[in-house]
Amino acid sequence: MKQTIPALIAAISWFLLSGCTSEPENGENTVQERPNIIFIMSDDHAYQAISAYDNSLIETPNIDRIAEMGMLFTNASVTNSICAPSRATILTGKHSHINGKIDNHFPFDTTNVTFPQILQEAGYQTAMFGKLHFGNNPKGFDQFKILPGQGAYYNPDFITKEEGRINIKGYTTDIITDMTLDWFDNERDPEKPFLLMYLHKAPHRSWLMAERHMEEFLGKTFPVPETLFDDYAERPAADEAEMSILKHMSWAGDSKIFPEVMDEMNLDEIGIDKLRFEYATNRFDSAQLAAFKTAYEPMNREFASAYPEMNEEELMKWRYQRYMQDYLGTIKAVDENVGRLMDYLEANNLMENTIIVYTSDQGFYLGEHGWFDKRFVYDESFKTPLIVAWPGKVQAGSSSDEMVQNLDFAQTFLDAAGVEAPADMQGESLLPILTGKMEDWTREAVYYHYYEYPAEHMVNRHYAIVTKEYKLIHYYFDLDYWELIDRKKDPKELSNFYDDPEYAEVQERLHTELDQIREKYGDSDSLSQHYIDVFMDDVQENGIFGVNEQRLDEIIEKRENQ
Ligand code: SGN
Ligand code: CA
Repeated sequence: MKQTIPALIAAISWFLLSGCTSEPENGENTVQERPNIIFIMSDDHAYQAISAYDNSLIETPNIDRIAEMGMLFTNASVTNSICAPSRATILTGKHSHINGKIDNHFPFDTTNVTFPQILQEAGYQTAMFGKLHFGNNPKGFDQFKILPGQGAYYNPDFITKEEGRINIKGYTTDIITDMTLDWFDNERDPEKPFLLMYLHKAPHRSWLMAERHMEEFLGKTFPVPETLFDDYAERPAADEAEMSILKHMSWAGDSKIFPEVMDEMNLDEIGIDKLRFEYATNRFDSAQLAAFKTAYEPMNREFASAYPEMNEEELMKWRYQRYMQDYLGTIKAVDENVGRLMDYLEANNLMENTIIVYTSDQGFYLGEHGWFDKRFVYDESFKTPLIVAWPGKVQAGSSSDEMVQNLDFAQTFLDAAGVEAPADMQGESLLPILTGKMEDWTREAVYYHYYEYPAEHMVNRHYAIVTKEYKLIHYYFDLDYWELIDRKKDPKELSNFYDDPEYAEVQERLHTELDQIREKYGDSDSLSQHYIDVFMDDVQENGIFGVNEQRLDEIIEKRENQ
């Protein structure tokens, strides 16, 4: 057979791009097979703590392997920066105001249709291991072992599909991986494509690292972020939030100051803080507790002697370092375990037709604006890490700054599996971006809406439109004001340009676009009010966790008098 040179080049390019490197024994073409999907998600993993994004804090060589094989998204975001709502958006492909899971408090409405249910019906084998945090069990899974609620770092309980509630000794990040690899070895059906959701609890508060990392991480010092001492000028919601590393972290649970040392130092005047130590460490067995005490004792002693001479700035910096040591220590184990999974996939020829996603349920503040936690639409918590590999389909080592969201996963996976997505899903398949067909990708803005307020950390309710250049944000509840952020000129997000005459035109345009995007996604002031009414009824009945009662009364009064 004679072929022209251009035809040969075309054939070779197709061969390389399609990943069709071998013909399986049964003669079927692997390219036609539906891909496996491995969805790896950590809890509260900031992109600043993945070396493929930024290596100033930690090296994550195994997560970086996924980036080397695939695409790194630098502008991926969530629709509502908090745990369970993010997971609900991922599973349903719908915004919080549509799927109803607006905050961590109310349980997920299981009448929602989720993409795993659809994939299961389409013949996928489905499994979930790790943290879900829904208040109920996942639907559409052939197998699941999930942590109850937030789960524990040590000796965790799991709610399982087949054995009820079980307890397993060890470190949770390792255990979730053991379960996953065990599923591959003993339950995986090679006749079917699979969806695996591998979901870490780490690096969620209160940041307990594995024993094997304590000595190394307690000896580390990290660069201090530029905005550690933000004064929140022009941003009243930021000013009112309670997530300062200096003021709102607990000495015992977060900074790991031993209760007896707190007593010596008179650190806990009201006596609540010490309980946090118990809360953080009560799962340890006696050997684990002894190892923890041995590792953290020198730090406690040094702090007790330095503290009387420390000014506020020094104390803030000390608390930041303490925070980073523990937070990043927990990530070290996540990275090692992602490495175990990647090695397994390589050794068992499972890479070839598998989509591997690494993401987090949202981003996190690592000292930016003086904060820990998330919730705000400012970049560190609005954006989330997203890395996608799919050998032969996604170009190795590529990146994209498109405005993609956790809203898009459901339709992306259904598209990849060749299954039609329900018409009421609100995301968009990312396949055009992943496979280089940018003419099919037109999105220029995304929508954000955060609800959990009044609540722990006191971040006012807000909604926003975000483009590559700007954010227009409306804070409401007891506050009622707008912020306009210029993402290019002010990437640290320290200034509010709302009502600045220089931005008049931009502001007007963004208002129009915000109205349009709210209409497109079906959000409105009356829906916001509905969710406030539901919340108020619940507060009347059940009170509220993490908010001082007097403050709650003040907020409600301020809101009523608006
Ligand atoms: C806990 C944490 C908070 C955190 C929420 C939500 N407090 O309540 O700091 O914001 O979880 O996190 S703790 O003292 O109990 O650790 S989320 O990731 O589940 O949304
Ligand atoms: Ca989270």
